[in-house]
Amino acid sequence: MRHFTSVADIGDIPSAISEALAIKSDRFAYKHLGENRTLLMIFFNSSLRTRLSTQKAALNLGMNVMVLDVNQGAWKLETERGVIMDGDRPEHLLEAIPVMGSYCDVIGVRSFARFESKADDYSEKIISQFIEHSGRPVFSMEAATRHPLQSLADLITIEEHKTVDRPKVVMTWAPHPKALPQAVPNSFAEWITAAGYDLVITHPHGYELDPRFTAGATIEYDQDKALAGADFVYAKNWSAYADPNYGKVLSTDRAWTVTAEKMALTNNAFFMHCLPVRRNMIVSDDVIEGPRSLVIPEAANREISAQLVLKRILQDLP
Ligand code: AN0
Ligand code: CP
Repeated sequence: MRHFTSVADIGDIPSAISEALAIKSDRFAYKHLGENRTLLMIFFNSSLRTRLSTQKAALNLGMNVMVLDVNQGAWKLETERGVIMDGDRPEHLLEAIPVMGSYCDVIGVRSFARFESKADDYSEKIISQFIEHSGRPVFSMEAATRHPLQSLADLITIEEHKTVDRPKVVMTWAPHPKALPQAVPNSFAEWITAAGYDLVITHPHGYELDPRFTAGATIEYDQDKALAGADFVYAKNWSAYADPNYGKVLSTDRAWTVTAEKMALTNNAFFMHCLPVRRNMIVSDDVIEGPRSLVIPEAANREISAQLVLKRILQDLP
């Protein structure tokens, strides 16, 4: 593997899952693979899980790790070409990227949708420039339109807990006070359908996702109907994708919060969320603390998804 930004980069999904489970049962089997190799993780946005799980995965593989929070301690970066740089950004991304590439062997980038331009976000303007100008393999730690390390961890978690071959997986929108990217739901939809599962997506009108990600899924606007018979309930907030409301919060209706009453409609479903989660907005305390909540093992599997991706990148380094 050279770069990792979407499900297309993982190849055969069943092989990826079995490789992930093998890694999980022996995390240190490849601890020499990363010897004298350096991972640089670059964060344009906050992170708890991605930051820790990806470092841990790299350490399991014997790598050295450097972490840069671009907004804390580095020069503010200009990202537009052609700008007269007389403002508050002393450095351009076009110098910063090859410089960063010169200090490492592999680069992870977190760069959320900025909601300034839908075209920029959906063309993955930032991570694409890392791929183009760093000279290194680049993997997404959540870019503007996708969060593939999360989706891979989600898929591993579903594989570990499913009791039927083809479980009913339901992704439900849930309320949140601030505008969030579509990356997590886009990616989840893309990975779950690629894995061959039946996916039902439920959300209020106006929250339709980009159909390039949801092709093959069923859209059901009635949340109760969607939840009926579900084996897995994957909750997530996202902001509107469709114009003219791109990046806007259209509803904070707490009738969409995942509560015990909602979970009672399901087939004793497991509850999933990528975290961080706002309790009693997205999900009630009792559901997230309950015996069917998978949020902690799901987050723990982020170490495994990151390790699978790093292992494959290391194995293919020139
Ligand atoms: C981010 C998002 O929704 O994309 C990161 C999730 C992993 N969430 C927040 O900013 C709260
Ligand atoms: N799920 C996830 O990516 O969490 P962080 O934003 O804390 O990394």
